[in-house]
Amino acid sequence: MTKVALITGITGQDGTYISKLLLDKGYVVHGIKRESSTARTEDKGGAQKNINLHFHFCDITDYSKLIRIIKEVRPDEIYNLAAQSNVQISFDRPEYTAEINALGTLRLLEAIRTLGLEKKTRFFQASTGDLFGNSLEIPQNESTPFYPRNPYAVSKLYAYWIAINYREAYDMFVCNGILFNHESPIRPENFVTRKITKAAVRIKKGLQEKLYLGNLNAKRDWGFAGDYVEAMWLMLQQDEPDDYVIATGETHSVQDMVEFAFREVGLEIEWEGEGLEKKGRNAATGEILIEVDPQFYRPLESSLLVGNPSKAREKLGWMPVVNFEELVKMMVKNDLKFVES
Ligand code: NAP
Ligand code: G4F
Repeated sequence: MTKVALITGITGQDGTYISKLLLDKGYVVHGIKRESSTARTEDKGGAQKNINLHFHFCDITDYSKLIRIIKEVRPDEIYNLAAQSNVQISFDRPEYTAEINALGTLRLLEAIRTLGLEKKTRFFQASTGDLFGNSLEIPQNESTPFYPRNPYAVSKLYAYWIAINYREAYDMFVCNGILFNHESPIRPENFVTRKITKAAVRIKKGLQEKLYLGNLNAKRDWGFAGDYVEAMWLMLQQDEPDDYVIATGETHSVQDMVEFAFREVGLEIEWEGEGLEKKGRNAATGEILIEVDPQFYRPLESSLLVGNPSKAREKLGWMPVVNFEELVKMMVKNDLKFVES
């Protein structure tokens, strides 16, 4: 029997990767897309030409339209990836962030229940390693207490628990993937990895003079989005629903990320100064290429985020394939090919 999946957030980074993965596995894929979306889905691997791929215009705030779509599609699996996913923006728009991330998740779960699809439709919730925020436990696993440090993570905390609540109250097949940072060549530039790889390439090509960043000491556990969507799918294929940390188990600072990316374009960086005065120079010429700009600092920072993916390895047989160095190379290579302005 052909399986049917519904993806919210199909125009985003993970939506793009998982739609390809599911289409390759023979699924019929339905995606929810906002009318206002600037993402050009027709460019994503020629996906729109695929007769097994269907788009539905809807906003995750529109409960009655969500009900109609789910009633029509009757999905075997829903991947809830739609989110206001940018932490910096969440400080500026906390209420909007909660509306999309927290209540959006509730609306989908309630739609499944209202339509009597509790036993048919399996549900994946994109939770985040940022739930651990200020955790003192390193690395973080499924039983590490949460301590969210920004409105985005707080909104995702509600979504995490409402997902578990529906699993327990209505015996629904609902899984939380507690996803640590995952990146790719299609990561938008308002996330630090892509900001860095694109700037390294633009500086190398003489299109940009300097890169301005915020907290260079922040550390993250960065993996490849293509590996992480595989874990999402695996969670929904198990006999029992459960929650899993998906991470590489390695952590790097933003400063490391800069060094790796600039090295990929042939530029060695030497650092001087501390805090706001820290600067990165081209080791060959002495030219300052990286400076700190306080506008990119956050009112609060999540501390050391690094996940322990042992449970996913043991129960799902999942392991990340692409390591940090390969990820940076992949992103820089893509930017070298396409960045022209
Ligand atoms: P992303 O690139 O920011 O994609 C977000 C998607 O949500 C886009 O398709 C966006 O559509 C859609 N969306 C936003 N607001 C919406 C609304 N009101 N109604 C309907 N759709 C809406 O995010 P991602 O990196 O792919 O992440 C996927 C999910 O995993 C998110 O829930 C994120 O919070 C979570 N997550 C990501 C990471 C990571 O490192 N990437 C880590 C942990 C958790 P438009 O194209 O219209 O903007
Ligand atoms: O790339 P970022 O904006 O990602 P962040 O905040 O870790 O959030 C991402 O990962 C979460 C999982 O842990 C997801 F849930 C979330 O949806 C999103 O995908 O920032 C990474 C780090 C931060 O510590 C930030 O302070 O980089 C630091 N940083 C330093 N300079 C910067 C900059 N971040 C951005 N975006 N821009 C800068 O100029």
